[in-house]
Formats: sequence, C-alpha cells, structure tokens
Amino acid sequence: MDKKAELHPVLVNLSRLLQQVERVVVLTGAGISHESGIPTFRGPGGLWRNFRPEDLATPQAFARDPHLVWEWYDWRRGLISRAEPHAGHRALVRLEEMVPEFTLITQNVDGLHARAGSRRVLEVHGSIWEVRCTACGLVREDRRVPLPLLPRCQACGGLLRPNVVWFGESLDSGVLEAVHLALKQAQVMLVVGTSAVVQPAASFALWARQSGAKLAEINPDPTPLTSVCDFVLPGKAGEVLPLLVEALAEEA
Ligand code: BV8
Ligand code: ZN
Repeated sequence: MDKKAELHPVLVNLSRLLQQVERVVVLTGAGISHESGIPTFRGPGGLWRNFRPEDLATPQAFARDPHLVWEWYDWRRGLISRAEPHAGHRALVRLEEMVPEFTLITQNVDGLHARAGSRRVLEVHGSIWEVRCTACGLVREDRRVPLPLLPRCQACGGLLRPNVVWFGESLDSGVLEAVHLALKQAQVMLVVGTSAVVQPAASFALWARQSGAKLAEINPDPTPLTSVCDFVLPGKAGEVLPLLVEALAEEA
C-alpha cells in the first residue's frame, strides 16, 4: 500500500484541522535534513571519526582541542554546502504561504529551511554559517568552504568559533522569547524529524500542548513525544509533508 493510502485518514483529519486554524508552529530536527544527505546526530552515520556529537559540540571540547572541533564543523559545512533542500523543506514553504500565522522553529544549524524559501525561521541552536569571535564577540556570516583552520577574527585576530549553541550553553534569550510566544499561541504544532531528547527543544511540544495546541508528529520512528500526539504520521519528512500540503490544498 502506498504512503498516501496508508496515512489517508490521518492526513485528511489533520488537513481539515489545519484548514480551520490561524496559528501553526512547526519544530524540525536533524531528521528533515537526513534526506538532503546530512547524517542525523543519533542515527546511523551520525558519528565522525568515531566521535559522538555530544563529545564535540561542547565548550570544553573546543577549549581542549579547537582544531579538532573546527575540523568537524568544517567537514559538516562542506557536506551542507553540497546538500540541497528537498520536497519536505519546500512543503513547509508552501504551508507557510497557506497558513495565516506560521512559525518554523528549527534545531538544525544547516540553513536548509532558509535556502528552500522559508521566511519565519527561528534557529534555536544557531547557524553553522555564522562565526563568533571568542575575544571581541563579533558575529558574522562566513560561508568559506573549506575554512582556513584555525579561523581568526578580521577585527581583532581572536580565535573564531561556530556561532551555534553547544551542550551546556543556553539558547539565545531573544530567540527563546519568540519561541515561547509562538508556542503559547499555537493551535496546531507539527514536530518533524526530531528524537525529542535534547532540551529545551524537546519540551517545546509539551509547552504548546499546555496552551491547547493539537500535536502532530512526522517521524519514521516513535519518540518520547509520540504518545502525547493527536496525529501520528509514521514516515519520512520528504514523503509525508508534501502529502499533507496536498491534502490541505484539496481542503481549501
Ligand atoms: C541547555 C547545535 C542549560 C550544535 C545542538 C548535562 C550537562 C549539560 C547540559 C545537559 C546535561 N544533561 C542534559 C543537558 C541539557 C542538554 C541536553 O538536552 N542534553 C541531551 C543530550 C540529554 N541541553 C543543553 O545543553 C542545551 N542547553 O540546556 O542549557 C543551561 C541553562 C541555563 C544556563 C546555562 C545552561 C543546549 C542544547 C543544544 C545543543 N546543540 N546543536 C551543532 O549542531 O553542532 S543539539 C543537536 O541535537 C542538533 O541541534 C540536533 O538538531 C539536536 C537534536 O537532535 P535531533 O534534531 O532530534 O536529531 P537526532 O539525530 O537526535 O534525531 C533525528 C530524528 O529524525 C530521529 O527521531 C529519526 O527517527 C528522525 N528521522 C530520521 N530520518 C528522518 C527522520 N525524520 C523524518 N524524516 C526522515 N527522513
Ligand atoms: Zn574579534
């Protein structure tokens, strides 16, 4: 049975609800980048030289061996620069056009949503395409692939770091405030391609639910969120999201 037929009743019910509401929030994780050829963090292929992301994406790892951490980020930047957004990313751009108030919250640092054309994107873990000076704090975009290692600040010569949120670092307060507001007002929230283990992003869906939002999950595998979702769409982001947007267009 094909995916559309398999998911038909849930797709129809969810698209009917999306047709009736004004405010929709989407949370994405590494799973939506997987079909663009970027390994997820905890799935197969997520390791690099047998290091786990939790071992490298920390201030301690960077302090101990900035060259190793930058080699990992430079490798990822190269991979991402050769990756393309897929039909799932483009479906979210269509959804943003079809919904009166739409907010896309992403844990991903790869920038693929913006490249696909999404406009209202909150990058809660920062951007791999930005660097921040560890000495003077200057933040700027730097898309050089490969990067000269170790990259230095043009203004003061200080050591640059990726402008991402590492484990043990808090998320940007301004971004978090915008996230809180969107979640409080959300009527429907889609959770796409996240294992829902990294905090605080893993709690975003629960915050939205507390404010009355209906939850839908798109993921080939179950997660800790699956049991609290009103709609469960087992499948890949690149397959399911276009089907959902197609069903919504038929409802219109
Ligand atoms: C904070 C940016 C505190 C960098 C990332 C001990 C010490 C210190 C902190 C902690 C600790 N214990 C717990 C914590 C908190 C910690 C945490 O949650 N740890 C986890 C591991 C338990 N969190 C933090 O440290 C956060 N900060 O808590 O601050 C604080 C408070 C006050 C003051 C000071 C400090 C910061 C967390 C942010 C870390 N940075 N990324 C970089 O990218 O290099 S996290 C990283 O994981 C990515 O952003 C990634 O997106 C994110 C979450 O992973 P997922 O996106 O879910 O990806 P994953 O691989 O796990 O899952 C993929 C999913 O996709 C799977 O479900 C799979 O089934 C699915 N999938 C696969 N294919 C597809 C698919 N889905 C759809 N379609 C497909 N085709
Ligand atoms: Zn500087």
